[in-house]
Amino acid sequence: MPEPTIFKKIIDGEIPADIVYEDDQCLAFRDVNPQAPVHILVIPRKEIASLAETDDGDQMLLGHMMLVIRKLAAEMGLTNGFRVVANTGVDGGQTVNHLHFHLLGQRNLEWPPG
Ligand code: IU
Repeated sequence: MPEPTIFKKIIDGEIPADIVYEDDQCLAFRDVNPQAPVHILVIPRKEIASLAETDDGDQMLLGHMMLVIRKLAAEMGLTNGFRVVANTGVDGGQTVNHLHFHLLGQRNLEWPPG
């Protein structure tokens, strides 16, 4: 069995996280190394390594997570805009191999990213 990712340990309650939302499909918690005043990670409870590892059966889950992100952005007062990022694979800069969406906001984010 591969070593569980840090996010799996958060899902299982084995390590603490600053959880801001959870339901039967996903949870959201504050990033420990925030890159913006609001920096939240939204992750599925289902173990999926990355966006590249999703399949057509994950359509409802992915849509659900996008709607959770929209609600969190509203709750966090990100009325001026926000960014959603899914770093994927080596070239995408992914460091934790459990699918996650970054929700970033409350500052003017530049483009392109590094
Ligand atoms: P990435 O897209 O895989 O690079 O993002 C992983 C994120 O997980 C990154 O922003 C880390 O700061 C964050 N993180 C965390 O919030 N808590 C942890 O225990 C670990 C990483 I390890």
